[in-house]
Amino acid sequence: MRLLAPIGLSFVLTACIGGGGNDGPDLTVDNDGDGLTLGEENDLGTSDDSADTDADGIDDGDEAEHGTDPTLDDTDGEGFLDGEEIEAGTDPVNPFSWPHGTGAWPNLEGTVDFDDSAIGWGETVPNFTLEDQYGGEVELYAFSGMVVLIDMSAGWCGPCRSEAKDAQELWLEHADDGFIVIHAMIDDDNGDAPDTEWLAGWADQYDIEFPVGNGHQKSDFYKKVYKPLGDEGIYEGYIPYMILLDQDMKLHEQYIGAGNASTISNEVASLLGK
Ligand SMILES: [Ca+2]
Ligand SMILES: [Ca+2]
Ligand SMILES: [Ca+2]
Ligand SMILES: [Ca+2]
Repeated sequence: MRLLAPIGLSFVLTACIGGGGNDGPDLTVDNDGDGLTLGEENDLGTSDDSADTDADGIDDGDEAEHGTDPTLDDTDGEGFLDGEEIEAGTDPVNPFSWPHGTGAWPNLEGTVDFDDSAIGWGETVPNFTLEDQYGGEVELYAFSGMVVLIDMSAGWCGPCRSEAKDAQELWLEHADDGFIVIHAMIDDDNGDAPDTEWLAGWADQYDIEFPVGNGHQKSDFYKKVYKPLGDEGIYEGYIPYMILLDQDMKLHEQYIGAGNASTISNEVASLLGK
């Protein structure tokens, strides 16, 4: 038994010397199999213990090829994960490019400073929420920094339907440069408040992937925008009626009736500096 102590001590000493404590860790190994060596992970600030440090669905070693940040799950900050964007084929480093048709909207609120909201030419349009075609809610200022076209339409209005046929195409033409269309439906086919099913039907019928919301009399939109536009003498009561907001959510232009798609497209391009 007395021999055990010296042998044990000798083993510990051997282990310490053999472990090379003064040489530091081996920086050339890839412990987590993400294609990066420990040295590279240290430089990037990623974990050598996790292949996907920020848990966004893209391995640390693959983030560089997408131009995304391996320590940030949503590099462009619009609310969709880097991996989600790659899978959907949208640009993970462009906040204006995001997966459409998922029921989730980008959230860029907070990227623009707004002054006091009022209705008037050159004034910042008040923030409002709309019940959307997915049964959720969409908020105007979530699209901060984008050019916004708000189309006030109704189910009973033939020209509104004709306008809706061009709307998705108009949107996609400028979407990735920072443009969004919102259909605020004042009535359904019978003059009632459009419910989720009706809104979804409208969106389906015209292949629309931008927000389609309930803008009926009791809605937030009606109270904050539709009625004040009339009170200020800007809106004269015809639909389809469209207002164009610039990137600071200021009331920029209006369009009455259908058939204005190319005029609107040109103005959007101009605001976007295209
Ligand atoms: Ca890693
Ligand atoms: Ca990642
Ligand atoms: Ca990332
Ligand atoms: Ca994006």
